[in-house]
Amino acid sequence: MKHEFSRRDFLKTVGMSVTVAALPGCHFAGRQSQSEILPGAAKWSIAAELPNIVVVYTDDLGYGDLSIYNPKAAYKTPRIDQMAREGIMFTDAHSPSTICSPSRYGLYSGQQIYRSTGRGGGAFEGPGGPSYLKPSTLTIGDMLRSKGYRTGVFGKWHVGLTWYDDDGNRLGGGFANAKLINYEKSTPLIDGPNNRGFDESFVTPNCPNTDPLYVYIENGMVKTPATVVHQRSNLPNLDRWLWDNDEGFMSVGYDFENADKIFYAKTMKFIADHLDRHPDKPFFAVLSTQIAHAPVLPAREFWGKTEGGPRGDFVWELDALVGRLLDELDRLGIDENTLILFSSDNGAETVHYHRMLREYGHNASGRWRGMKRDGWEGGHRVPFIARWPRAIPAGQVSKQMTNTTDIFATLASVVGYELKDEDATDSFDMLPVMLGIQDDDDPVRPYLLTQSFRGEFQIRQGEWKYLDHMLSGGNDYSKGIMAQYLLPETAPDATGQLFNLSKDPGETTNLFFEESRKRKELQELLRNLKVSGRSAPKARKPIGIENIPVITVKTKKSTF
Ligand SMILES: [Ca+2]
Repeated sequence: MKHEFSRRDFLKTVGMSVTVAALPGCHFAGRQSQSEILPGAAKWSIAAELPNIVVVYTDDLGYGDLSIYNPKAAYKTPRIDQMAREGIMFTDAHSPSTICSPSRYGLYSGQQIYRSTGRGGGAFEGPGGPSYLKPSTLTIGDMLRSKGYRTGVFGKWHVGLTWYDDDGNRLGGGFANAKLINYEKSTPLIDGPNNRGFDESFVTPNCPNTDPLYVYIENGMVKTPATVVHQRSNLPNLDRWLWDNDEGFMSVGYDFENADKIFYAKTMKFIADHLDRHPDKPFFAVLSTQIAHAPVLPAREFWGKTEGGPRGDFVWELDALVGRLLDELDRLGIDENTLILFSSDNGAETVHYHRMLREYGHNASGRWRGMKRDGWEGGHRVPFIARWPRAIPAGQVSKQMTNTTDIFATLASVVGYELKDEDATDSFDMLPVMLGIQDDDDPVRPYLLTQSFRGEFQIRQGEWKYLDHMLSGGNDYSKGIMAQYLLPETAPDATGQLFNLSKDPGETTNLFFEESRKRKELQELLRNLKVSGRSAPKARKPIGIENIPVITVKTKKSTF
């Protein structure tokens, strides 16, 4: 949706370019009447109060898994849909990777995983580590803390942790190594969230219900070490949806069934305590859910809530928790000036995609080809929603191309943090789009990188997409349930895949040879972006809170 208040008007009004720092002595003071500032734009004013920020980071939630993205979904997600309608939803948003751990590195660092590992990166299991986030890497938590935020992360962490055995040797991944952990030597953890920009944390090392090690880590400490072996038979197997719940070491009392209710409660406690103890500061909270990662294990209060079976109920639980979060922020009186961002770390799991399609007619990837792990769109095109009643106009749907890595520079722009060139090197500022001042015909991103399960690259440039590999880059489509989703190879002699997503959104016709000029251009661009160490522009300048127009959305509040 185009807002009547254009980008040009905005830039003219605030006397700056989004690529040029705000001028000192900016003439807008906190609460001038709007008509004094912007004739004809009576609902705008300017204020300089930093927003609270909440990121709801979901797991394996496909593009088609929310009813606002997929009207044909087998169930509804009314609260998330409402949140999207009250803010902006992006229809061309992407996870940095098509699996968990490297995508999460992208959220926290604003960079593609190969900036850390030199290539791709697997998903951690057992005591796998060390962290993909290196000590020298500026994290999103570091950045916001430097601007006065208190920061917390709650739920799945999964970017790797360092654990030691009795002899002080660092343990590798794998389930067997979990029993070798010496907790006294390992904790407080040296590379957990509290060492990577978060003041408070309550996390699991890996997928909360999928991969041992099954322990809770609170502020770098493990209260209850993993001393017993989890048995799958102890959990409900709703219509055989418990698939991918691995047996391995767990702590006594570890609660699989209520994982996200626990993470939600920890998030809300952090927020409530923050308002009580640090009312002068803004907060930044990440609620990192296990929904909709396998196994499908909704909390009991959500069983049977939808027509979409156990997985429908599972996503319904996510919707309910987001609804509770919104209601609670409202009750606490901080709804208007809290920026909520919602996204997913990759597309839908293969077995989930297959069963939802077969049994419920629900396409978890929406209309896109592929699923989790694949370089095709279904692997990395994900929901992305932003809601901030005070500043983001409601009802926007944006076709701007964006990546989860962009959250970093976007938040830097909100808080006025000037990123150094070596920070968040794959992060573009999407704030002008969210504010409704940069239209879809003026793209923020000239290109976008993603990486599939095998670390292989995909690059977008407008409607063009080049996959620097043949086949999916992830799943093996030659056998099992995947075989039925294999499409004919239209350019079998090619070494990569070129698609025009405008004409061919299903990525069916490989134009590798027919459009060889475009293909070579994208191959060279990809090479250059890899070698240069960055895809984001240099000398990025934040907009800054003092330059963000404020929308007066409700009359019931009189706090400003
Ligand atoms: Ca995931």
